[in-house]
Amino acid sequence: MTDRKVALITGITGQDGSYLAELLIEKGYTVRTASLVLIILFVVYKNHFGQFLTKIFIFFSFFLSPSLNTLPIFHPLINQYHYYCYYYYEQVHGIVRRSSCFNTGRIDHLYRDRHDTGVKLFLHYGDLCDATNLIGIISSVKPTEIYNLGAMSHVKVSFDMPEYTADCDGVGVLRMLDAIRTAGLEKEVKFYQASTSELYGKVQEVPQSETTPFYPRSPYAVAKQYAFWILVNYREAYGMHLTNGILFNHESPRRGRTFVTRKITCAVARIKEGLDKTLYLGNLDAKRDWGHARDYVEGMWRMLQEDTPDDYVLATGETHTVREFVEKAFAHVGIIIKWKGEPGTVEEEGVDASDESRVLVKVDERYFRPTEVDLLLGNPTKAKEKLGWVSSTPFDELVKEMVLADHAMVKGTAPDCEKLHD
Ligand code: NAP
Ligand code: F7E
Repeated sequence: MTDRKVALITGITGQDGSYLAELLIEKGYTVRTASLVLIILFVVYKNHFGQFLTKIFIFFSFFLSPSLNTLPIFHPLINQYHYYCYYYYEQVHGIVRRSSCFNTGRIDHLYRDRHDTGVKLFLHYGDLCDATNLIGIISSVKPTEIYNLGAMSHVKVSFDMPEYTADCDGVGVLRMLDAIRTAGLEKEVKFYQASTSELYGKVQEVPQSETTPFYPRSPYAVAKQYAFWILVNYREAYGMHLTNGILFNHESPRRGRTFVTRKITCAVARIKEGLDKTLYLGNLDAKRDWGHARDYVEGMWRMLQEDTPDDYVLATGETHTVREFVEKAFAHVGIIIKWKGEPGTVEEEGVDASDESRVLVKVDERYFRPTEVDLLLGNPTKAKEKLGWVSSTPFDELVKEMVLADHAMVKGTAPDCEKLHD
């Protein structure tokens, strides 16, 4: 393994990808440049420098480097000679899918044109279903850390698109691993795989830990199970640094709007502002262990800082029903929900307790799944003990942050990151 730090993120345009890119840039996986004096010395004497001296130069300039690169006055010089500093350029690269409209709303605040100076983030077109493309990107970027977050990540949609889900979420991981080997980087790269609590499906024990047997309940979970095991197999077969993060649900204001938490918080904001009347949901009694995505990407990063690869559960250790999430979300805009009708049936509805004629929540069986995961509750003890990681956002705070963000977005006082660019 090398000291050079270059990260490659698949799925960088998604919820987790955007938080992770922020985190890595913050942690200094950014372009670093030498002090001006050392750059000048190097430029003047570069023809006399052999390989060895170049390395010494790089070591000392990195070591001594004050943050001159943050001063715009030095940017033209640094930019002109950046290739001399390549070895300690520390970068974040991301793979984005080609789309007819912009799909980079979640990372726009991080992205700058690569012709600018001080660029921190580099994007490449690619797809987990295209092996040649992945080999090309990995061979040219030569990452030291890969975070494989790309996936068709919606459980309900995976029942409609099982074949594509298997290709992207299952075989896509195999393509990534083989691309690393084809590029000859199997001893250089640390690889994180976005595994999931959906693997536990019809749970075999409560709470679920790294040793709980899997029982996947959707095409999504079955594809992720293939991914989990191919990763373990390559780890054992080729001694690669490959780690599965078995992450329980994690949410945020950047969550896709068809996942239940964000669907609820968007609807609450729109109902509060009089833009919608009713929220239609499926199974209100499903229980999930919901944390905040910002905390979970820190856990991913910690896993790849370990010398030895392993598999870890990240979870809060608390579980809540969808129903509870609905009640708390409405409470944040001053609405108390009263449930009426037979619980667990399509007859059940949630009304405004102060005006029972207002039906705010209805059950629509279109949102039921052919096979459901009823209860998820994680045991994050191993991550706490080995990585020092804990989930630090309480459930109430998570719900509040999401409702406030959506309310601000609906009122137009905060931007909508998914809105198409003009
Ligand atoms: P997300 O918001 O749905 O993001 C998925 C990302 O994958 C997007 O950037 C998407 O690109 C990209 N993608 C989809 N298909 C692709 C393909 N064929 N090739 C390359 N990229 C592709 O998901 P997330 O919540 O950030 O989750 C990140 C990862 O963690 C996923 O693998 C998910 O399955 C897994 N996971 C999530 C949770 C959770 O609670 N959030 C829990 C456990 C595991 P577009 O933007 O172009 O669609
Ligand atoms: O559903 C129920 C639904 O779609 C949560 C993904 O990130 O986490 C996520 O998968 C629960 C389920 O997430 C609606 O039946 C009720 O029981 O928000 P969700 P998920 O299926 O748990 C795991 C860990 C991942 O790995 C996945 O990538 O809520 N539910 N009514 C509903 N769900 C949705 N989406 N929409 C409803 O109207």
